[in-house]
Amino acid sequence: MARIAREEMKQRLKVYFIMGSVNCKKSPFEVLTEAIDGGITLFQFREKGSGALVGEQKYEFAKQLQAICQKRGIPFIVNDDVELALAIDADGVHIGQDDEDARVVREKIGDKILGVSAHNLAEAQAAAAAGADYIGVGPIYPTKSKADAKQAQGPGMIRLLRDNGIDIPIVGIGGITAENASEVMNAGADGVSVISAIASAPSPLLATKQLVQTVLNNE
Ligand code: 3NM
Repeated sequence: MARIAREEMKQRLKVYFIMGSVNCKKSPFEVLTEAIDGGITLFQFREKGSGALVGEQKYEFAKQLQAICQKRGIPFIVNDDVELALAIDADGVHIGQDDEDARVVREKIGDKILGVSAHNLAEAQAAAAAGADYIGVGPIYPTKSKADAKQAQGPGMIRLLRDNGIDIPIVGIGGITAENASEVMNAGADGVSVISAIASAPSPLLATKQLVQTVLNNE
């Protein structure tokens, strides 16, 4: 298997849904299925926060969500947990700045997709040099889904990265909804990643469809 091509990565980032059990108001399996029905292009398993599953339960939960994604052709990315990603042969890993060094993770995962969170130009440059396939830039808007999130930077941070030569695929994250997604795309993002806009919506299916529509209208 070769590394994912840049153009394919950009297409996959368009509507990137991130979720763990604590983010869902109803069955996570239903939420994920509705999100896929609605048109998400990529999924990240992020089992974090108070009440999150650990150990064997986390592993089994990951396997069940991965099976749903596999059946529908949606790549399955694991947040932070490189060992879990390798154990279940996930399609990729997403790491933050406080996790293991991106170069070390790239060594461990071979050609699997590597995403890295970046908050400024220096972090974006370092992630690209370390072999990231994409960077997640945020928080763009205030978020309630990440306890230790930094201050919101607005879509201008994505524009700043593009203006300074960052050309690897970028996905915006943090407080993104169907109402503000076009600003993120217009700033130079290839896509948007969301937790609550889909996971906490009364209808994850309708919420996803609205996001997909907005993103496609702003390509
Ligand atoms: N990472 P919501 S913000 C997981 O800034 C995550 O790196 C962020 O959730 C970052 O779509 C965030 O509900 C939470 O705001 C995104």
